Amino acid sequence: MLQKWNSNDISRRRFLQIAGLAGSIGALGGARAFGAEPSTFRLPFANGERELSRAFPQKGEMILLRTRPPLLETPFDVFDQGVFTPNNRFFVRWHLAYIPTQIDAASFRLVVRGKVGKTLSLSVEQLMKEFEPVELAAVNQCSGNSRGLFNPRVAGGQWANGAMGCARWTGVRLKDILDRAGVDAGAVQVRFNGLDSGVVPATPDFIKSLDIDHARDGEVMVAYGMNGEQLPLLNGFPLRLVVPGWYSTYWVKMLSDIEVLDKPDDNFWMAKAYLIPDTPHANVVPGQTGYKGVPINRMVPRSFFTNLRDGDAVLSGHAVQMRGIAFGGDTGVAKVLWSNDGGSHWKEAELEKDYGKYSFRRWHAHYTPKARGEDTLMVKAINSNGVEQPAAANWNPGGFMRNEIESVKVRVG
Ligand SMILES: Nc1nc2c(c(=O)[nH]1)N[C@H]1C(S)=C(S)[C@@H](COP(=O)(O)O)O[C@H]1N2
Ligand SMILES: [Mo]
Repeated sequence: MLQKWNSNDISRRRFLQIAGLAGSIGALGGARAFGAEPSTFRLPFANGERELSRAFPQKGEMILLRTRPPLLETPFDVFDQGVFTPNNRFFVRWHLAYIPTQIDAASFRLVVRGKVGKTLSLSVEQLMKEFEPVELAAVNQCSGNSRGLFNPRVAGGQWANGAMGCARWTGVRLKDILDRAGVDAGAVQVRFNGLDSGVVPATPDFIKSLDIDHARDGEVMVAYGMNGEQLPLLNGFPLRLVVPGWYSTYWVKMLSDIEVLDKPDDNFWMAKAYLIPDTPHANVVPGQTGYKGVPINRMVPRSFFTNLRDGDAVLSGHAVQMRGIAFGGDTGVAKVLWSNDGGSHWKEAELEKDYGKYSFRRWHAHYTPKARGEDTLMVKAINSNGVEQPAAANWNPGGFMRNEIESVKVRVG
């Protein structure tokens, strides 16, 4: 699925700019810090009142969940505007409070070390010049996207559905970097670390690992470009890992250190955090204990209406356009189906241009409401492995992997 990137598209200089940002992230306090009357926004669950903020560098209007470290959600109407999520509206999630606010791309180095033949220290310019550039459209989705909709509620970032986005990522195959370093025969996993850290030394550094075969699959990428531009600082400037089809907890930002390990990584973020129940669909009953936990991994299919919301008014006897986005999770979208009779009958929506199996895929369809009152419209995606969205939501204490069939209720007048 990797395409060759045409380096004429983007000038190298544009990527190598220094991300010098006015102000510091830590000092920002949302719109209130600037004395502006904050506008608010309501996410569709209890305590869902949020500030809409324009206070973050390189970001347009975002739903503010937390300032430090930043949690910024993409307002859902952005997804109606195109298949790729603009960089300045792309969601932001950090775990640790210390994030560099200025990075000099010229002196930045990516170190590759551990169980390798030779340690590497690579500049961004070297990555761009000495390795084959590749480009891939892929969805970056937080493991806890839609967590705020869990019932019963669970702790963690209370996202609605906007902790996801799709971008064209440009960079270098991780495999090519590992090949240059020369991986030792006993290598088991590869561990990734970024420039962020906790404020107190006791905070476990945010590091994530992939199995060696996955790291060398030729799809996992070290990206320096996002939608034809350098990465916004908050999305990981100057380099981030892209792990197509996997939840974005593995997509380590401000990636500065790659370590090849000869035993499985047992650090906090692999062994304790981001574990899902080892059950079908990571589903357990609230209160259930004694199940095995495994690191979260592949994504599952989802689909959404982007032009219709609960409460929208439509006219009986008139065709209603429905459109939205879908993605297959760890593979492409095979079908998007919609229903206006509670899921008894499903009809196929028209799929729009295919940007590759890890991308959002836009869909559209139309229907004509028959009678006044309320109609419930449903949409579901089936991926090319035959996996489809479930009718009922899964539940687990981490609030992970929600992908139940979405519905909207429209008023027919
Ligand atoms: N260095 C670093 N990388 C990170 C994280 C982090 O806290 N630090 N969070 C991960 C998680 S959980 C998510 S959801 C994504 C968010 O990517 P984004 O902020 O570009 O949308 O970054 C991932 N990479
Ligand atoms: Mo996440």
